[in-house]
Amino acid sequence: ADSQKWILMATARAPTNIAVIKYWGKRDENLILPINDSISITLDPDHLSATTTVAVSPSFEKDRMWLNGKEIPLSGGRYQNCLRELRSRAGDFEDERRGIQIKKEGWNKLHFHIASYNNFPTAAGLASSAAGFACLVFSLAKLMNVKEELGQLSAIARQGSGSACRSLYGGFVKWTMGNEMSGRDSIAVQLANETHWEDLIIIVAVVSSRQKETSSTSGMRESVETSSLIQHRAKVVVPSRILQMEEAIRNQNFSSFARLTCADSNQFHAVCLDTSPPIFYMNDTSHRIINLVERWNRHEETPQVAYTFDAGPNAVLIAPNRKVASSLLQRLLFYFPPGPDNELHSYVLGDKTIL
Ligand code: 2P0
Repeated sequence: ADSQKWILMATARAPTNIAVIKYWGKRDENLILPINDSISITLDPDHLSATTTVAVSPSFEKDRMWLNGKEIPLSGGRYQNCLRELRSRAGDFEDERRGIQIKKEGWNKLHFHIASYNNFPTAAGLASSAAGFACLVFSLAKLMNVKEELGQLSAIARQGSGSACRSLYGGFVKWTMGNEMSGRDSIAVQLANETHWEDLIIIVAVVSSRQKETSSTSGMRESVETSSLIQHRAKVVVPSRILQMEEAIRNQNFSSFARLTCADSNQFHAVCLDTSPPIFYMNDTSHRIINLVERWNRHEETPQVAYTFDAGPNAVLIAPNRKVASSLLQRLLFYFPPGPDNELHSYVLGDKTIL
Protein backbone atom coordinates (compact mmCIF):
# COMPACT_ATOMS: atom_id res chain seq x y z
CA ALA A 1 0.00 0.00 0.00
CA ASP A 2 1.02 3.63 -0.46
CA SER A 3 1.28 4.08 3.28
CA GLN A 4 4.26 1.71 3.18
CA LYS A 5 6.15 3.77 0.64
CA TRP A 6 7.47 6.71 2.56
CA ILE A 7 10.94 7.06 3.96
CA LEU A 8 12.30 9.74 6.27
CA MET A 9 15.98 10.52 6.62
CA ALA A 10 18.33 12.62 8.71
CA THR A 11 22.06 13.15 8.33
CA ALA A 12 24.65 14.40 10.78
CA ARG A 13 28.41 14.67 11.03
CA ALA A 14 30.46 14.39 14.22
CA PRO A 15 34.21 14.70 14.66
CA THR A 16 36.42 12.51 16.79
CA ASN A 17 37.91 13.83 20.02
CA ILE A 18 41.30 13.43 21.65
CA ALA A 19 41.45 13.15 25.44
CA VAL A 20 44.14 15.19 27.18
CA ILE A 21 42.97 13.94 30.59
CA LYS A 22 42.05 10.34 29.98
CA TYR A 23 38.93 8.33 30.69
CA TRP A 24 39.98 4.85 31.80
CA GLY A 25 37.77 2.73 34.04
CA LYS A 26 34.04 2.36 34.65
CA ARG A 27 32.05 2.21 37.85
CA ASP A 28 28.99 0.95 35.94
CA GLU A 29 29.56 -1.20 32.87
CA ASN A 30 26.02 -1.13 31.54
CA LEU A 31 25.33 2.60 31.86
CA ILE A 32 28.99 3.39 31.05
CA LEU A 33 29.72 5.57 34.07
CA PRO A 34 33.40 6.45 34.51
CA ILE A 35 35.56 6.52 37.65
CA ASN A 36 36.97 9.95 36.83
CA ASP A 37 36.29 13.12 34.86
CA SER A 38 38.07 13.54 31.51
CA ILE A 39 38.86 16.45 29.19
CA SER A 40 39.23 16.35 25.42
CA ILE A 41 39.68 18.44 22.31
CA THR A 42 37.20 17.89 19.51
CA LEU A 43 38.92 17.87 16.13
CA ASP A 44 37.89 19.83 13.09
CA PRO A 45 35.27 17.70 11.27
CA ASP A 46 37.10 18.12 7.96
CA HIS A 47 39.82 15.76 9.11
CA LEU A 48 38.55 12.96 11.31
CA SER A 49 34.82 12.57 11.47
CA ALA A 50 31.86 10.27 10.93
CA THR A 51 28.91 11.13 8.72
CA THR A 52 25.76 9.14 9.38
CA THR A 53 22.45 8.98 7.59
CA VAL A 54 19.57 7.34 9.40
CA ALA A 55 16.39 6.36 7.61
CA VAL A 56 13.05 5.12 8.85
CA SER A 57 10.28 3.53 6.84
CA PRO A 58 7.35 1.26 7.60
CA SER A 59 8.76 -1.07 4.95
CA PHE A 60 11.92 -1.76 6.99
CA GLU A 61 11.62 -5.09 8.77
CA LYS A 62 14.54 -4.77 11.15
CA ASP A 63 17.28 -2.37 12.20
CA ARG A 64 20.35 -2.59 9.97
CA MET A 65 23.62 -0.74 9.83
CA TRP A 66 26.36 -0.24 7.24
CA LEU A 67 29.80 1.10 8.11
CA ASN A 68 31.74 2.44 5.12
CA GLY A 69 29.38 0.56 2.84
CA LYS A 70 29.71 -2.81 4.55
CA GLU A 71 26.89 -4.22 6.66
CA ILE A 72 27.78 -4.78 10.30
CA PRO A 73 25.77 -6.54 13.01
CA LEU A 74 23.63 -4.35 15.26
CA SER A 75 23.14 -6.93 17.96
CA GLY A 76 25.11 -5.03 20.62
CA GLY A 77 23.28 -3.97 23.75
CA ARG A 78 24.87 -0.53 23.48
CA TYR A 79 22.97 0.35 20.34
CA GLN A 80 19.75 -0.94 21.93
CA ASN A 81 20.38 1.15 25.04
CA CYS A 82 20.82 4.32 22.99
CA LEU A 83 17.73 3.53 20.92
CA ARG A 84 15.60 2.91 24.01
CA GLU A 85 16.64 6.25 25.51
CA LEU A 86 15.89 8.07 22.26
CA ARG A 87 12.53 6.36 21.78
CA SER A 88 11.41 7.35 25.27
CA ARG A 89 12.10 10.98 24.34
CA ALA A 90 10.80 10.92 20.76
CA GLY A 91 8.32 13.54 19.60
CA ASP A 92 5.37 13.47 17.24
CA PHE A 93 6.11 13.86 13.55
CA GLU A 94 3.73 15.02 10.88
CA ASP A 95 4.09 15.72 7.18
CA GLU A 96 0.61 16.53 5.90
CA ARG A 97 1.65 16.88 2.29
CA ARG A 98 3.04 13.37 2.17
CA GLY A 99 0.41 12.01 4.53
CA ILE A 100 2.91 10.84 7.12
CA GLN A 101 2.01 10.92 10.78
CA ILE A 102 4.07 9.32 13.54
CA LYS A 103 2.92 9.59 17.13
CA LYS A 104 5.45 9.43 19.97
CA GLU A 105 4.61 5.78 20.65
CA GLY A 106 4.69 5.01 16.93
CA TRP A 107 8.52 5.11 16.93
CA ASN A 108 8.57 1.93 19.01
CA LYS A 109 7.26 -0.10 16.09
CA LEU A 110 9.46 1.40 13.37
CA HIS A 111 12.85 0.13 12.24
CA PHE A 112 15.93 2.07 11.15
CA HIS A 113 18.54 1.73 8.47
CA ILE A 114 21.80 3.43 9.36
CA ALA A 115 24.65 4.23 6.97
CA SER A 116 27.82 5.66 8.45
CA TYR A 117 31.05 6.74 6.79
CA ASN A 118 34.36 7.78 8.29
CA ASN A 119 36.33 10.39 6.35
CA PHE A 120 39.56 8.66 7.35
CA PRO A 121 40.67 5.14 6.53
CA THR A 122 39.44 2.68 9.15
CA ALA A 123 42.71 0.93 8.39
CA ALA A 124 44.55 3.83 10.02
CA GLY A 125 43.62 2.32 13.34
CA LEU A 126 42.27 5.61 14.62
CA ALA A 127 39.42 5.53 17.09
CA SER A 128 36.06 5.78 15.43
CA SER A 129 33.59 4.73 18.10
CA ALA A 130 33.53 8.22 19.65
CA ALA A 131 32.59 9.98 16.43
CA GLY A 132 30.39 7.06 15.37
CA PHE A 133 28.11 6.94 18.38
CA ALA A 134 27.96 10.73 18.76
CA CYS A 135 26.84 10.95 15.17
CA LEU A 136 24.39 8.06 15.40
CA VAL A 137 22.69 9.48 18.48
CA PHE A 138 22.54 12.99 17.07
CA SER A 139 21.09 11.93 13.71
CA LEU A 140 18.51 9.60 15.31
CA ALA A 141 17.52 12.36 17.73
CA LYS A 142 16.97 14.68 14.79
CA LEU A 143 14.96 12.07 12.90
CA MET A 144 12.80 11.19 15.90
CA ASN A 145 12.15 14.80 16.83
CA VAL A 146 13.82 14.43 20.23
CA LYS A 147 13.83 17.83 21.91
CA GLU A 148 16.63 17.59 24.43
CA GLU A 149 19.59 19.78 25.24
CA LEU A 150 22.97 18.61 23.95
CA GLY A 151 23.94 17.68 27.51
CA GLN A 152 21.16 15.12 27.73
CA LEU A 153 22.00 13.81 24.26
CA SER A 154 25.59 13.41 25.45
CA ALA A 155 24.32 11.17 28.26
CA ILE A 156 22.67 8.99 25.62
CA ALA A 157 25.77 8.90 23.38
CA ARG A 158 27.75 7.94 26.49
CA GLN A 159 25.76 4.71 26.65
CA GLY A 160 27.01 3.86 23.16
CA SER A 161 30.66 4.50 23.96
CA GLY A 162 31.99 6.55 26.87
CA SER A 163 34.22 8.83 24.84
CA ALA A 164 31.36 9.52 22.38
CA CYS A 165 29.66 11.87 24.84
CA ARG A 166 32.52 14.35 24.39
CA SER A 167 32.09 14.50 20.59
CA LEU A 168 28.71 16.24 20.76
CA TYR A 169 30.47 19.54 21.44
CA GLY A 170 33.25 21.27 19.55
CA GLY A 171 36.26 22.88 21.17
CA PHE A 172 37.36 21.85 24.67
CA VAL A 173 35.04 19.46 26.44
CA LYS A 174 34.83 17.96 29.91
CA TRP A 175 32.97 14.74 30.68
CA THR A 176 31.88 15.06 34.30
CA MET A 177 31.68 11.64 35.90
CA GLY A 178 28.59 12.58 37.92
CA ASN A 179 27.45 10.77 41.02
CA GLU A 180 23.84 9.74 40.42
CA MET A 181 23.15 6.03 40.00
CA SER A 182 20.98 6.77 36.93
CA GLY A 183 23.88 8.43 35.10
CA ARG A 184 21.77 11.50 34.38
CA ASP A 185 24.55 13.78 35.56
CA SER A 186 27.34 11.91 33.75
CA ILE A 187 27.35 14.29 30.81
CA ALA A 188 29.67 16.32 28.61
CA VAL A 189 30.01 20.07 29.10
CA GLN A 190 31.77 22.49 26.80
CA LEU A 191 34.66 24.29 28.51
CA ALA A 192 35.39 26.56 25.53
CA ASN A 193 34.17 26.55 21.96
CA GLU A 194 36.18 25.89 18.79
CA THR A 195 37.19 29.53 18.37
CA HIS A 196 39.09 29.42 21.66
CA TRP A 197 42.86 28.81 21.37
CA GLU A 198 42.67 28.56 17.60
CA ASP A 199 46.45 28.46 17.15
CA LEU A 200 46.74 24.91 18.49
CA ILE A 201 47.64 22.37 15.83
CA ILE A 202 47.13 18.65 16.20
CA ILE A 203 49.15 16.13 14.22
CA VAL A 204 48.37 12.43 14.40
CA ALA A 205 51.42 10.32 13.53
CA VAL A 206 50.09 6.98 12.35
CA VAL A 207 52.50 4.41 13.74
CA SER A 208 50.49 1.32 13.01
CA SER A 209 47.34 0.71 11.10
CA ARG A 210 46.77 -2.64 12.74
CA GLN A 211 43.71 -3.21 14.86
CA LYS A 212 44.62 -2.99 18.55
CA GLU A 213 44.85 -6.26 20.45
CA THR A 214 43.00 -5.30 23.61
CA SER A 215 39.82 -3.29 23.17
CA SER A 216 39.36 -0.26 25.40
CA THR A 217 36.28 -1.79 26.92
CA SER A 218 37.95 -5.00 28.09
CA GLY A 219 41.26 -3.25 28.82
CA MET A 220 39.72 -0.80 31.25
CA ARG A 221 37.68 -3.57 32.86
CA GLU A 222 40.87 -5.53 33.55
CA SER A 223 42.57 -2.39 34.88
CA VAL A 224 39.72 -1.72 37.32
CA GLU A 225 39.86 -5.34 38.47
CA THR A 226 43.62 -5.68 38.90
CA SER A 227 45.45 -2.35 39.06
CA SER A 228 46.01 -0.58 42.37
CA LEU A 229 47.47 2.46 40.63
CA ILE A 230 44.12 3.13 38.91
CA GLN A 231 42.44 3.88 42.26
CA HIS A 232 45.09 6.41 43.22
CA ARG A 233 44.84 7.94 39.76
CA ALA A 234 41.05 8.28 39.84
CA LYS A 235 40.74 9.55 43.41
CA VAL A 236 43.85 11.67 43.89
CA VAL A 237 45.63 12.51 40.65
CA VAL A 238 42.89 13.22 38.12
CA PRO A 239 40.72 15.53 40.29
CA SER A 240 43.58 17.98 40.75
CA ARG A 241 44.74 17.61 37.14
CA ILE A 242 41.24 18.43 35.89
CA LEU A 243 41.32 21.75 37.74
CA GLN A 244 44.81 22.57 36.48
CA MET A 245 43.89 21.60 32.92
CA GLU A 246 40.77 23.76 32.98
CA GLU A 247 42.90 26.69 34.08
CA ALA A 248 45.57 26.01 31.45
CA ILE A 249 42.91 25.92 28.73
CA ARG A 250 41.20 29.06 30.02
CA ASN A 251 44.52 30.97 30.07
CA GLN A 252 45.91 29.33 26.93
CA ASN A 253 48.95 28.39 28.99
CA PHE A 254 50.72 25.97 26.66
CA SER A 255 53.51 24.93 29.06
CA SER A 256 51.06 23.87 31.70
CA PHE A 257 48.75 22.29 29.11
CA ALA A 258 51.62 20.26 27.61
CA ARG A 259 53.01 19.08 30.96
CA LEU A 260 49.58 17.91 32.10
CA THR A 261 48.76 16.24 28.77
CA CYS A 262 52.02 14.26 28.61
CA ALA A 263 51.89 13.30 32.29
CA ASP A 264 48.33 12.08 31.97
CA SER A 265 49.05 10.01 28.87
CA ASN A 266 52.03 8.45 30.62
CA GLN A 267 50.01 7.66 33.74
CA PHE A 268 47.25 6.08 31.68
CA HIS A 269 49.85 3.79 30.05
CA ALA A 270 51.40 3.14 33.47
CA VAL A 271 47.97 1.94 34.65
CA CYS A 272 47.89 -0.36 31.62
CA LEU A 273 51.29 -1.76 32.62
CA ASP A 274 50.00 -2.10 36.21
CA THR A 275 47.14 -4.25 34.92
CA SER A 276 47.44 -8.03 35.19
CA PRO A 277 48.23 -9.32 32.66
CA PRO A 278 49.86 -6.04 31.54
CA ILE A 279 48.44 -4.21 28.53
CA PHE A 280 50.87 -2.68 26.03
CA TYR A 281 49.27 -0.14 23.76
CA MET A 282 52.43 1.74 22.81
CA ASN A 283 55.26 0.16 20.82
CA ASP A 284 58.95 0.99 20.24
CA THR A 285 58.08 3.67 17.70
CA SER A 286 55.68 5.30 20.18
CA HIS A 287 58.48 5.32 22.75
CA ARG A 288 60.92 6.85 20.25
CA ILE A 289 58.43 9.64 19.56
CA ILE A 290 58.06 10.33 23.29
CA ASN A 291 61.86 10.51 23.56
CA LEU A 292 62.13 12.86 20.62
CA VAL A 293 59.58 15.25 22.13
CA GLU A 294 60.95 14.99 25.68
CA ARG A 295 64.51 15.75 24.55
CA TRP A 296 63.32 18.70 22.47
CA ASN A 297 61.19 20.04 25.31
CA ARG A 298 64.06 19.71 27.81
CA HIS A 299 66.48 21.40 25.42
CA GLU A 300 64.19 24.41 25.07
CA GLU A 301 63.43 24.37 28.80
CA THR A 302 59.76 24.99 28.22
CA PRO A 303 57.51 22.46 26.44
CA GLN A 304 57.32 22.95 22.67
CA VAL A 305 54.97 20.11 21.90
CA ALA A 306 52.59 17.83 23.83
CA TYR A 307 52.10 14.15 23.08
CA THR A 308 49.29 11.84 24.01
CA PHE A 309 48.57 8.19 23.16
CA ASP A 310 45.26 6.34 23.40
CA ALA A 311 44.57 2.62 23.30
CA GLY A 312 47.05 2.08 20.46
CA PRO A 313 50.54 3.08 19.29
CA ASN A 314 49.59 6.17 17.21
CA ALA A 315 50.97 9.46 18.52
CA VAL A 316 48.78 12.52 18.84
CA LEU A 317 51.04 15.55 18.89
CA ILE A 318 49.85 19.02 19.80
CA ALA A 319 51.81 22.13 18.85
CA PRO A 320 51.06 25.67 20.05
CA ASN A 321 51.27 27.22 16.57
CA ARG A 322 52.22 26.70 12.91
CA LYS A 323 55.85 27.54 13.39
CA VAL A 324 56.37 24.85 16.02
CA ALA A 325 54.19 22.39 14.10
CA SER A 326 56.35 22.69 10.98
CA SER A 327 59.47 22.25 13.07
CA LEU A 328 57.86 19.15 14.60
CA LEU A 329 57.12 17.71 11.15
CA GLN A 330 60.73 18.34 10.12
CA ARG A 331 61.98 16.48 13.17
CA LEU A 332 59.61 13.59 12.61
CA LEU A 333 60.70 13.29 8.98
CA PHE A 334 64.35 13.38 10.04
CA TYR A 335 64.00 10.63 12.66
CA PHE A 336 61.49 8.58 10.70
CA PRO A 337 62.50 9.10 7.07
CA PRO A 338 60.05 7.87 4.47
CA GLY A 339 61.22 4.65 2.92
CA PRO A 340 60.38 1.00 2.31
CA ASP A 341 60.38 0.08 6.01
CA ASN A 342 59.46 3.37 7.56
CA GLU A 343 57.90 3.12 10.97
CA LEU A 344 55.50 5.97 10.44
CA HIS A 345 52.78 5.34 7.92
CA SER A 346 51.32 8.78 7.50
CA TYR A 347 50.36 11.97 9.19
CA VAL A 348 46.84 13.15 9.76
CA LEU A 349 46.41 16.78 10.54
CA GLY A 350 43.80 17.81 13.01
CA ASP A 351 42.32 21.26 13.51
CA LYS A 352 43.82 23.73 11.07
CA THR A 353 45.92 22.24 8.33
CA ILE A 354 49.40 23.62 8.11
CA LEU A 355 50.62 22.76 4.64
C1 2P0 B 1 39.72 8.57 26.30
N1 2P0 B 1 39.98 6.18 25.68
O1 2P0 B 1 39.49 9.32 27.26
C2 2P0 B 1 40.33 7.21 26.61
C3 2P0 B 1 41.82 7.25 26.60
C4 2P0 B 1 41.11 5.43 25.25
C5 2P0 B 1 42.26 5.93 26.05
O2 2P0 B 1 37.82 6.61 25.80
O3 2P0 B 1 33.97 1.08 26.69
O4 2P0 B 1 35.97 3.46 23.36
O5 2P0 B 1 33.12 2.35 24.72
O6 2P0 B 1 33.29 3.45 26.97
O7 2P0 B 1 35.09 5.22 24.94
C6 2P0 B 1 38.34 4.67 24.69
O8 2P0 B 1 37.28 4.08 25.38
O9 2P0 B 1 35.32 2.83 25.70
C7 2P0 B 1 38.69 5.88 25.43
P1 2P0 B 1 33.84 2.41 26.04
P2 2P0 B 1 35.83 3.97 24.74
O10 2P0 B 1 39.52 8.93 25.12
